[in-house]
Amino acid sequence: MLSTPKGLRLHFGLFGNRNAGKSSLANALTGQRISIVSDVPGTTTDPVEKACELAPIGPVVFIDTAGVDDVGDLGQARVRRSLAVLDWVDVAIVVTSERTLSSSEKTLLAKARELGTPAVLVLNKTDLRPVTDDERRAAEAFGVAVVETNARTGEGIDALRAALVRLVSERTAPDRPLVGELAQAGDTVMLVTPIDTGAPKGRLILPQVQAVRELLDAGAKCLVVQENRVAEMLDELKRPPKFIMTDSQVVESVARQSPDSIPLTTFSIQMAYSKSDLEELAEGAAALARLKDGDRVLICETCSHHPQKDDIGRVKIPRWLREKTGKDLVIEVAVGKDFPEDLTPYAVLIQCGGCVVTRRHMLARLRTSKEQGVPMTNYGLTICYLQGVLERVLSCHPEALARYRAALTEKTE
Ligand SMILES: Nc1nc2c(ncn2[C@@H]2O[C@H](COP(=O)(O)OP(=O)(O)OP(=O)(O)O)[C@@H](O)[C@H]2O)c(=O)[nH]1
Ligand SMILES: [Mg+2]
Repeated sequence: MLSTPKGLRLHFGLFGNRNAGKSSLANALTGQRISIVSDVPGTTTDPVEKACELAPIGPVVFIDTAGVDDVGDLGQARVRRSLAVLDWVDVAIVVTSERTLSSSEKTLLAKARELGTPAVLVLNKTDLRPVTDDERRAAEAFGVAVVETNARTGEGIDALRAALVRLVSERTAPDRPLVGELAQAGDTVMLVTPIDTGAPKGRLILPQVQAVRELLDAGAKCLVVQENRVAEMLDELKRPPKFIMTDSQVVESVARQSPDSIPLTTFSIQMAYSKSDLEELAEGAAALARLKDGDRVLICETCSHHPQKDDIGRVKIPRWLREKTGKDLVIEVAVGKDFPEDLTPYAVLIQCGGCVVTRRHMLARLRTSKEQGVPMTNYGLTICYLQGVLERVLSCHPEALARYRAALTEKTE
């Protein structure tokens, strides 16, 4: 169970004022003591994540956060971090120990509604303050599911779980498939998966396995080769494959070995299609063509893996960007789930594939960059642009290609 990557789990955030009982509920929901509980307001200071199983949904993550009524400079910084989590969670659990909501609690519900995030309102501490019918009706008037709990004894926790399961089944959209929609029964598809030093021992990585599975589910025939066998494999086939899907790192070689008439895509582009908004990211890629001396570029690496020697985000992309554009760029790397608040100093943001985060998280980042008027693209599109094959690899996604071309001409006129 714990091997399920976080990017494939639904994320439930607990929000509310200090001392409302968020951490007590997080512990009760997960059945584990993940957060410290105390009657000192402001006990939880940073978001705390815990992966667990929520039947019948399966593997999920609960995130306990700091109170949104915290005060002072530090307190305000904590509030901003909690609200940043609300930006991308799949379900918001708003916890209150009051019976008349304060302005900070109302703001949470309003923000969830604005974001389209399904929410449940938990009226906690029922032992201290039993809920009257009028109070319950007033709570339901916010248009969200309402559950009463006593987090100390666990009373109402099953009802809360049931409410969460209901919200998920009714209100959250699953990720789009990675590649399954591009193939029909009987099609032949070629996958190119290099086995380099970074490849895990004895197996393929998750997106590769996922692609094979989806293609088989679609009734397609799937050929898996390394990059040095592409031309040879194509030669042996009586008919060309419907399309080729390759790892971005060898896209240039694969493009060279295959005629332009065979559509080509990359794992990274399909990942963006499945987990983000490929059209927006393709439009953002046009900003790469406009980079000039002194421009600042932000590389956003969502997972905090230990950087490898030739790390794609920290080493390769910066090197290729400088080489191919010939510009004197200031390239910075932001690691982790926190996004800088002010993006306006940057000419372009280059986001990683986001395999450790959810679709909602990726879309929240895109929304933030759009609000600030800063173009965002991703690693895969950037690599293809720098290798001169971006238009070819968007051939499976005509709308995204059109957005890229339009943005190129629009901004250079
Ligand atoms: N009587 C009663 N006490 C509760 C209940 N839920 C939580 N508490 C108590 O309320 C206090 C605060 O609980 P926490 O779970 O730490 O609250 P929190 O919202 O995480 O607080 P911060 O981390 O400070 O924002 C603790 O003393 C808990 O034991 C409840 O349902 N009934
Ligand atoms: Mg807490």
